[in-house]
Amino acid sequence: MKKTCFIFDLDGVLVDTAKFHFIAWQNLAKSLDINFTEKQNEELKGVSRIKSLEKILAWGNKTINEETFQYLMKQKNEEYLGCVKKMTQEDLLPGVLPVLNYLRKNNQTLALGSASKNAKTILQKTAITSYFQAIVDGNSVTKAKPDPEVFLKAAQLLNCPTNKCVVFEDSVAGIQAANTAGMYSIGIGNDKILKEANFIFPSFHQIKIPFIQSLMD
Ligand code: B16
Ligand code: MG
Repeated sequence: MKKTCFIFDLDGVLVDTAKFHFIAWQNLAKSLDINFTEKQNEELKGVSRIKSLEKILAWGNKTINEETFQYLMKQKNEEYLGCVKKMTQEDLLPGVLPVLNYLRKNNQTLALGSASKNAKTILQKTAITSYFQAIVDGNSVTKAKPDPEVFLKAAQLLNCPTNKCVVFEDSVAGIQAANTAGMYSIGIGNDKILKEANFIFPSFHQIKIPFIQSLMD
């Protein structure tokens, strides 16, 4: 019997980098005279960098040329990385490290499945790179969630059948991607928003070891 593979989204599951994205997007929006709220930032969770800027411009009714678009994306990322640079293991969300340690101790197979092009830097800063046998991020996929590509690639790298994969996700698009991939989806966040998930926890902190154990073969 093939054993379970555990696939983790990054932002909103293992770390809270949404607050850093918010600072950087808000400054960018301000420079374009666009009002950008925390509620709108919620809608950018799990969304790629390009799509995020397109959405902000649409909200502000602004059009810019390709050169400016590229320049703004670069500027936003530099500011975001300024925040990421200061991250340490302390920035892992509560409850994450005990679960990762438990899975490692029990020889489980883990992968990262994130839309972020900065995923490897964040794993390094939080000192958890070595927990993952495969890393699939924004640099290795062509289609964004809800397309299942990111999770299917992770399963392929781990040589794991999709029906043996468990995905931890905080975004609706990510839950849809996991479901389309034929994987077991665990939502982290609001149960009204993540209602399509197979199982939902309000935060990672609520996930207890017996539950993790129940997912293992
Ligand atoms: P970057 P996840 C996503 O990470 C974030 O939720 C989303 O807000 C961000 O725009 C996206 O990564 C791209 O990030 O600019 O670093 O490439 O939730 O898929 O881990
Ligand atoms: Mg996420």
